[in-house]
Amino acid sequence: MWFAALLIWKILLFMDITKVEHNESLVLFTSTLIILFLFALIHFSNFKRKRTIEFSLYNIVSAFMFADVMYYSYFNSLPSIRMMKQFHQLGAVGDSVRALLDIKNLMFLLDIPFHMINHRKNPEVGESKTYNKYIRFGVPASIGLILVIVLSLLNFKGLMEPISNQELFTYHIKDFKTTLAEDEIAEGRGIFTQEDLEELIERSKLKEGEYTGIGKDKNLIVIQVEALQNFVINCFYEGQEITPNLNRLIREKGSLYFDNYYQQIGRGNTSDAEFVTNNSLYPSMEEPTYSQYEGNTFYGLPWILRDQGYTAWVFHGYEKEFWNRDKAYVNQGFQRFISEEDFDLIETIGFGITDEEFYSQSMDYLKELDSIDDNPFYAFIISLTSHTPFKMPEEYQYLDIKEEHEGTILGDYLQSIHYADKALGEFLEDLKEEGFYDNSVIAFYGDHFAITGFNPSGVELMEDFLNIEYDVNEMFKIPLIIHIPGEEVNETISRIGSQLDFLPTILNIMGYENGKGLMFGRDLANYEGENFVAAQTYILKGSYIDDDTLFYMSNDGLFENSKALDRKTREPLDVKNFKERYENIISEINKSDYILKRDLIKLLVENQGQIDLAQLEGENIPDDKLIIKCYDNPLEQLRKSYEKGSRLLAVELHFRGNEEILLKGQQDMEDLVNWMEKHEEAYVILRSNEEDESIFLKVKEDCPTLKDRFIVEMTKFEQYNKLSNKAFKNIMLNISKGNYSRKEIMDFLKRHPLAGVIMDKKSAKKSFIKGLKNLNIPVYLDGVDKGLNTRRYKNIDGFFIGQ
Ligand code: GP9
Ligand code: MN
Repeated sequence: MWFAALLIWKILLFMDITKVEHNESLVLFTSTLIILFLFALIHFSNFKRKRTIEFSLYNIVSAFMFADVMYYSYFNSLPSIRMMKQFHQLGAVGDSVRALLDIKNLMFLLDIPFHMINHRKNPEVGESKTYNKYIRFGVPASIGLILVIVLSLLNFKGLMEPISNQELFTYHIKDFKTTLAEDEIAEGRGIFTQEDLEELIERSKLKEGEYTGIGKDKNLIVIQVEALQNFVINCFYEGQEITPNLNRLIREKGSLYFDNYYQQIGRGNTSDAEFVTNNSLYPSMEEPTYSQYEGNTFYGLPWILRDQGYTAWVFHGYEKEFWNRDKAYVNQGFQRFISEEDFDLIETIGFGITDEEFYSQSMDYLKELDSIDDNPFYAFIISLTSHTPFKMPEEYQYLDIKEEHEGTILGDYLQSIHYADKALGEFLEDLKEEGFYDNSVIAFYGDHFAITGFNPSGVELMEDFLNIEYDVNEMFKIPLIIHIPGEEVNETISRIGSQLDFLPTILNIMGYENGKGLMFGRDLANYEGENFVAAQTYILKGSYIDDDTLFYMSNDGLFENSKALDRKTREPLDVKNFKERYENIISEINKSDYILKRDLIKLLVENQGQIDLAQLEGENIPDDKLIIKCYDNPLEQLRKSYEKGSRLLAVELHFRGNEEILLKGQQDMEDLVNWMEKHEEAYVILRSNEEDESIFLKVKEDCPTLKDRFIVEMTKFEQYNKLSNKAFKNIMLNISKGNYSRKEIMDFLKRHPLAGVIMDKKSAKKSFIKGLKNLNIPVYLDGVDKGLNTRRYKNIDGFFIGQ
């Protein structure tokens, strides 16, 4: 059992690195029990090579922990198996991975060779000791029993969710289960209303104001600079200017500098920065957006400008397949992708072609692009050299770095970004020389941070250098500079914003309307409301930065455990005051997700912005407040209740054998289907006591045309993913069948607004119903067997239920 003890020690280290802060003892206890159980099973068994099996298990668990902490050190969250699809890209970021290999992370693997050697020396030790049968079964069974009791208690107390968000084994089991269920995820279903659509259409309209149209009819050149953080702007290192060219540009007439501008990326890093910037939609948090939504229709910057006669090309010096760019760019609207294969790689650093070569060779392509017609062009240019780990060859290190910073990430980054700035300066000169400068609007911004604020050594270096707190507020901040040659303006705009806001901001300057798409961002030159940055990588969904507050959603997913800090003083604040904004942010992200999942832009574009969501979703669920159970003789009861005016009817389903579905009352599913086809106003609630959701999924498969008139009843939160993923859009939660507290139910519904909540008379309490109504979630009353007229039940507990 040595291995078990060692693993428990590693669990402590794991918890430390992954910053488990809530329910620590329960997390530790759960991991310990699981480890003891697994090892007891092997140790007390009659297996022949017990030590070898124990060792293998030890290695597997250690490897998992190692992979998790590596991922955590970079992304500040645990990995999902969905991300395995991206593993092939690891090779390309090999250097960055090496940078994460600090000793703490390596501890998970370092001892393994010693055990191997030890085992070789004493091959027989511990391999085949036997125990009598009481011990053999008794010990693992007792631990197993305790484990089952503990897990059930956690479940009962509603603690399963917070524990499994942090605990090694339950996290991976949960992740695995959700991944299996997620061929077609649709978290956002039911959370996007017609009013939301109207509001977004309105939000996306061009509103005349400051700087509107000053770039009209000019070319647009947008340069996304790899790992350009804001702190280097106007910053001197030992008297040396780090980014002299960008600084000069900021000072020039015609320049707008946004100094409170943030990254907004998802799983796709650089490529998500591109996506968000061009589309003003939130990136996916499941996979890189370019992969997950490669086939969607978009209507972002390239398309909008194309509709104004522009030609849109994109330039990047790395392999065209990386981040699935070559495929995704087509629907993004780029007409040509100038990628690595189009360049002569005479000079390379790190990933590939140097920025200087890249810009200088791009000039010929720009000329080609310009010569296509008399209309202006849009060139979207993505730089490369200043990529982590920022190692520049000696001859490109132009700054004098103090000894204490020599070879540190800060020292290396300064050299690298100084070089990137130099290359940009030369590019600007070339643009002038070639005659592009005066008739182009030129924008620069960084894709994401360079130096992580989640690693103590990085933070120390940065805090020392900058003399301010180095947390996400500084780490996520990137500069945005928009230069409109020939204009008199010069302004530093400090309105808070992110890459999400680029599209509306640049459209205002260019003076073009986004006539077909939807944008979540705001025009930073004119928006007067309170803007925010809703980052989701490195910090959890729901976290945000706004003018006054840094809000960190808790790792265990519970709002009460989240943290709010005054953005200026870093004083802790009472989180309760931030609930509304937090909820608003979740809802914004969910809406954007919905748009991506339903490919809504496609429908908007095809229908000139005129879509009726209700129609899209099928008809609305009837307004009955009462659900009529049709159990004993379902068809007869359906008929009678329908005649009496009920339109919301419930049947119970079960399997006969593996394939055939029966209604409670022994009637065939087929009869129900025939009946529903003849009674188009009827909505039928499907319930089942079967172990899992497969019976509902089968109904959906068998009767695709009726699926939107079926309402699936869920009783446990875990069922949601599977049901919604399989495209049931009408899902209701029956709260009288579960053991959730009201608070848990409300929290769940805020994240996953459903088509309704079903309750029996007992749970129909006034305040609760009021809360649900505030969420706009209809409430339905259950528990009536006979086909009674619904009108009699309009008032429940003195309170009108329903919407
Ligand atoms: C390579 C580059 C990758 O194409 O864009 O940058 P990353 O996403 O690793 O920051
Ligand atoms: Mn990048």
